[in-house]
This record gives sequence, C-alpha cells and structure tokens, in this order.
Amino acid sequence: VAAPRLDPNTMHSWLLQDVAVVHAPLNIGQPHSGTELTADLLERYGTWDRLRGALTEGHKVARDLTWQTNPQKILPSKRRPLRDQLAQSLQWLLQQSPPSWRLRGQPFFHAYELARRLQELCEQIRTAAQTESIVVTLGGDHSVAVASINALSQQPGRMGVLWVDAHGDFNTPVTSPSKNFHGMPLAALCRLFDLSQVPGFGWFQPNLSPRDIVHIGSRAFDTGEREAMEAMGIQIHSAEDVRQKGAEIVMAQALDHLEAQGIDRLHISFDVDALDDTVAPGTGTPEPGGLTIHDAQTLCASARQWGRLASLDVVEANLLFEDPDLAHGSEATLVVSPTLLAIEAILMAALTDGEA
Ligand SMILES: [Mn+2]
Repeated sequence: VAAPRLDPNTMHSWLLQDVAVVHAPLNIGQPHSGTELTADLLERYGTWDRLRGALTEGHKVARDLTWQTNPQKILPSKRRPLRDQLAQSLQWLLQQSPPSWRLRGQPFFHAYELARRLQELCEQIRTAAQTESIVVTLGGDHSVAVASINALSQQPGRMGVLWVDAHGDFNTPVTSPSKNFHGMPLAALCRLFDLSQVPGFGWFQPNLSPRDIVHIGSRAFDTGEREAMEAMGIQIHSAEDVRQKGAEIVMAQALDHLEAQGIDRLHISFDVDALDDTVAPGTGTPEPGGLTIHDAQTLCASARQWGRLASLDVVEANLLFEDPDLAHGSEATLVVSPTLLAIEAILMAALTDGEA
C-alpha cells in the first residue's frame, strides 16, 4: 500500500528516527494572524537542534528523513502596531454584535477553508503516524487538534487524550459567542455536535470516547461548558487544582483514570494558554492564574514515563503578541522569547529523558 503523498505546499515536516514533526501553520481557527509563524520560529530559535542533541545523547539517534519548507501564510501577517491596535478595536466591536451576517452561511468562520486544510493536515499526520514515531504537531491554532486526533485515534489501540488548556474548547457552532473554530475542537471530537455534517468535513471520523479524555489547566470556561464536559465523562482538573495539589498528584489521578479506562496510548494536546500569562504571553487568549513551566514539564514527563505517550500537539502560540515586529522579519527578541522557551521546555520534557 502506497503511503499518502506529503504535500509540500501546505506544511512541512521532518522526521527524526523517533520523533515525527508536522508543521501546521494554520491561523483561521481564530481571529489573529501570527499562529501560522510559530513552528517556523521554533526552528529558527534552535529548539530542534537542541532537541536532536538531547535525543542523540540518550539511546535514540536523530535522523532527518525529509525537510520541506513552504508554510503558507493564510492571513496577511504584515501589520503595524498602531494599525493592529485599531484592527483589534474594530474586531472587538464586531464581536459585540451578532456575527451571523459575517459568517456567509457558514456554521463558524472559515468553515469550508478549514475543512480543506484540516483534511490535508490529517493526511500528513496519518503518514507521520505510520513511521511508528512519536508524532508532534506544531500549530497553528487549536483547530489543528481536530486533524491530529482524527488521524491518530484511527490508529490501532485505544487512545486517550490529555487536553491541556485554559479554556474548555467545548463550544458548538450554536453556543460559541465568537464563532471561531478554535473554541470548538474538543466538542467536535466528543461529537457534541456533528462536524462531519459540515460541508467538506466528511473525512472527520474520530475514534475516541469522551471518557478517555482528561482536561487540565482550566480557568476560563464559557457558560455551560464545564457541565457539558462532565456530563460526557471528561475528567477535569482546573489550574487551581494543579496549584493546590501539585502537578504530580493531578497527573497521578489522570493516569490512574486513563489506566482504568484501558488506554493503550496517550495524546497530549497542549494549548500554551494553559500556561500562566506571565509564562507564555505570546498567545491570542492569555489568562492569568495558569500553569508554571515546571507544572507543564511535570505533566509531559509523567506522561512520557508512563510509557504510552504516542503523540503531542503544541498550539496557539502567537509570537506577534510578544513582538509585532517579528512580522517584518525582526528577530531581535527571538532569543529571549518566554513563549518559545516554554514550548522548548514542554518538548524536552515530553520527548527526552534529560533535564530540560
Ligand atoms: Mn485551546
């Protein structure tokens, strides 16, 4: 059986011997440009060079198989700070009124474009999963989890998901105040609404039970989200729970639950807004009172030490919120970016045995 073709026009990926990385430069699941730049910026920041080094020092040898670079910019990323402020003010005003007139008949913003792009991404991730590596999907906004979890949940064995996020992402096209898809992926994966009925999403057939999902880091649920999640059997640990009990205890409870469910392999979908807004300010929806870097490392390292960590998304990082000049090619602040540092710490903890 021939493997699906990698499409160099939509995203790029490279494969290490043990880690398959898929770049998912997507930003149309939310209203800000910048999330499409993150995977590329992480490469330029040197994270993957350091990760290859860390893998080589252990018993794993990193090996490049493919390296394609052609991430598409989906929204215009040139912006001036003042113009950007005005645009955001305008956006805020628009969001205060019912946005239905801007949806042009779609159930959420960019629905048909998302259907096409996420299907392509899903096929990329399916290909990466066939290499029997740990699959890392670098977003992009959180809509990419619909593609990664759809593909990965269809692999052999029972998959559990650790959804690390300040938000529930449990809105439907009806309940969503913003009609941005990045607030809906977990609800779609739990079939709270039938995404496969949206034109272009016929490929969406996740093989995942809500009872095999643990949500960690919450502190900004929308109305009714928590109740809907609990009713479907999702285990929830808020950011406050992590602060009070400690990340080790919370992870022990999460893994006990997943163990009892009979999970064969675990996927972590890590939204960087789960981190405290001082730790990772580079995101479109920052929230105070979030996880520390040490919490995040503990979550990922516990999952890896459990032995069943199979895949990971890192999503929603938007470095333009740290430095708008990045859009014009300035990289002066790249070396001191707290958000990139946080992502590197997450990847190191999830993928290597060494200290991050
Ligand atoms: Mn999210």
